[in-house]
Parts: sequence; structure tokens; C-alpha cells
Amino acid sequence: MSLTEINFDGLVGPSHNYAGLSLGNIASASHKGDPSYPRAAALQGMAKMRRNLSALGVQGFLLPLPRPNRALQNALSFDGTEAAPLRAAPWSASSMWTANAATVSPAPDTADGKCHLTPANLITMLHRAQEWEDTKAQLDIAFGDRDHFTVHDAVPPTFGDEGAANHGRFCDTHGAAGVELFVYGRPGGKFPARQHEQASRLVARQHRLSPDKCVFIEQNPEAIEAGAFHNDVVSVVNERVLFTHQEAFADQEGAYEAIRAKFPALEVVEVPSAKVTMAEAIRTYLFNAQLITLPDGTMNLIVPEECRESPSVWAYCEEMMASAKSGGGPIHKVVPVDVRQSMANGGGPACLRLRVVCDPATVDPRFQLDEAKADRIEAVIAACWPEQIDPADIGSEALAKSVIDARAALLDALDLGVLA
Ligand code: SUG
Repeated sequence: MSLTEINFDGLVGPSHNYAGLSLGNIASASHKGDPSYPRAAALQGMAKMRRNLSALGVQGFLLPLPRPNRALQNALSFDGTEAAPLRAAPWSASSMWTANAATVSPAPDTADGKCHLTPANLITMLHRAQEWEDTKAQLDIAFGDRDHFTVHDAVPPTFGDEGAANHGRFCDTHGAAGVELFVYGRPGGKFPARQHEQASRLVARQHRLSPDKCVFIEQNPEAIEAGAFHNDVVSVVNERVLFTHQEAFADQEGAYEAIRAKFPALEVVEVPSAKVTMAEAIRTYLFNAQLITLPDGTMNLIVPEECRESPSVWAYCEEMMASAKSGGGPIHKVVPVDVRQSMANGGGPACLRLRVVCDPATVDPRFQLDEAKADRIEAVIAACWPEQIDPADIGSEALAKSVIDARAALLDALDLGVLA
């Protein structure tokens, strides 16, 4: 069995819109009320997937969830007097950010040798709390091979869990046993701390991880206040490398020591605040990047286009590439991608993917991409996804019909009608 890291990207759903629903997410707040472009958004996501498919040879995806969510609409007793954000919640396409779909512990890390997945309860935000049961239904199919995978229920409410966005995995190679990093926030600041320490600890126990292969670290409360509502806005892990902003953790040096105590090969690439301020890191999403290992062993950093447009961030990236060339660092190439529609809601390249280390042969092939399937998906998007959604359209039955029909056409094209 050969273990590989597969990125499962969230296909951007036909109801993608800007309703400003996420307190503490600066992009979401600042684009509230803008028109959105679901077709362009979904095609941007597809282009990113195609790029990674050709670089890595494997790519997976998860499907948009049913929207508008009729059960949530009923539960909220809509009668036309409800506030606009409540009206928008059942329409949210937020499941596109699959870094929040689940936390994944690959088989080499767990006591029973299975890959464990726990869907994130996402309880802090109403529009996200509706996701997990439908997400689990997909995970149950995609990872339905019970000899290789265990899919749990989400952790109980009270303990907010936001999934892989606050989780990283150190290892020599993806197929080797790893050390898992759980980053949590402490509540009490002006913005919600969306990942609760006890949720992280519960996930680790549920995944049967050995305590000496887990590290629990507090996120810097100032980073949360500055808009890093998930830790993956300020750091990313791949194999032995931690690429991080200097102010990501509550105790930066303590964090490195705690990781090194369990994973001595740790290589930290720390970006100093003097070169890239926290505000600029959050604006450009430099760290919300996919740090990937190519088949030749070198690492690429897939960043949003916004990074190339920022003089301070791009100067840092050029410096990093130059020093890798002379053997002075692990990140050889920084590759900008256009995911602007997702970025405007606070989701960069890393938010859009869930990493699962497994044997691709054990995953339901309907959730794996190839060029022909990408063509089919793009054809459905081009034919069925709304070109534009204005805030006033949210709630309209005409839009509901086109969103429902669009998703049905996609399920049909992928032979996944079982999710209807
Ligand atoms: O949960 N935005 C998402 C962005 C998630 C990004 N994911 C990671 N960092 N991994 C969120 O805040 C905006 C929805 C709106 O405002 O309509 C939103 O949900």
C-alpha cells in the first residue's frame, strides 16, 4: 500500500455570496453586500485543482452541500421579519473551505493503524454549524472503506472545533509516522476564539494518537484580534517544515521548543514582523498557502495572487526563493494562484483544501479528479452556476431553484445522486 497526500478541495457551490457572516474574519466583513460571482469562483477553484493535479498527480474534491438549507430555514421560523444575516445563513456556500471540513489523522499516526477523520462541528458561526452532518455524509462515502478509515461524529457542542485549519502534521515523509500539532485559541478577546483546546484534545483521543506524538499550542490572542480567525491564516506545516509568522503563537519560542521536543527534525521558516507585518500577512494570506512537496522532493508554496501584488510580501518571497537556490531554505518556488472570489470571504488556497494521507486506491474514485472529469465539472459550472448573485437575491425562490438545479446537475455528472 502506498500512502500519498491527497488534497481534497471544496468545489465552490452555486450559492457563493458575500453576506458578512463571519465576525473576526476581516475579508468577510469588508466584502459584505458586494455582488458575488459563483461561476467565476468555481472556475478559479477548478484552475487551482488542475494545477495541483498536474504537479502532484493526485487531486480530490468534496461537493457543495444542499443550499438553501430548508431544515435550517424552518428551524429559524422565517416570516420575512428576520434579520438579513439570519436569512443568508441557510444559503452559505462556506463548505467550499474544506480545511474546516474535518481533522484528519493518517494511519501511521494512530493506534489502530486506520486513518481517522472527525468532521468539525463549526459551532461558533451559525452558517457553518449547519455543515457537519452533510459533510459527514460525504466523508462516509469517500472514505467508506472501513478497513482503512474511521469517520467519527463531530465533537459535542460547547467545544468549538474548526478542523484541519488549526491542525498540522510533522513527518519525514507523508507516509511515515508523524507528530500532530493542535493549535487552539483562548476565549475572551474581541473576536471569537473558534478552536477550543478541549475540542482539540478530544479529537486527538478519539483518533487514538499517542500523547507523546501530539503537541497542543495556544494561538497568539493578538493574531486573533488582528483577524487570524484560524491558525492557518498565520502558519502552515508540510513534512518537517513550519512556515510561520513571527507572531503566530502565544509563546513563539515555547511553541518551537514544544514541537522540537517531539519532532527534533523541525525546520522553522519564520517570517519576521519587520519584513511582513501581521496586518499584511492577514490581508494577503501569505501563510494560507499550500506548502507542497513535488515528486522531485522540492517544496512549492501556492499563495494567493494578492501576495504578488504586495511589495513587502513579494520581496520576502523573492528573498526566500533566492536563498533556497543557494541551499539556504526549503521553499524553492512561490506560485501565485487566482482565488479572488474565495479570498474576498477570507478563504485562501489552504482554506480550500483538506489534506488526507492515504492510499488513493482506498478512496471512492468518484471523489478523485482527472482531466476528463475536470472538463465535465467545468462544463456543468459554465452551464448551471449563476453568473452573479446580488445581496437582494438571497431568499428569492427563483435563485433557490437555480442553485438547487445546478447542484443536481453536478451530482448527476459525477454519479453521486445518492447525495441529493
Ligand atoms: O469560516 N468565511 C469562512 C472562511 C474560512 C476560511 N478557512 C480557513 N481559514 N481554513 C469562515 O470565516 C464567510 C461567509 C460570509 O461572510 O458570507 C465565511 O464563512
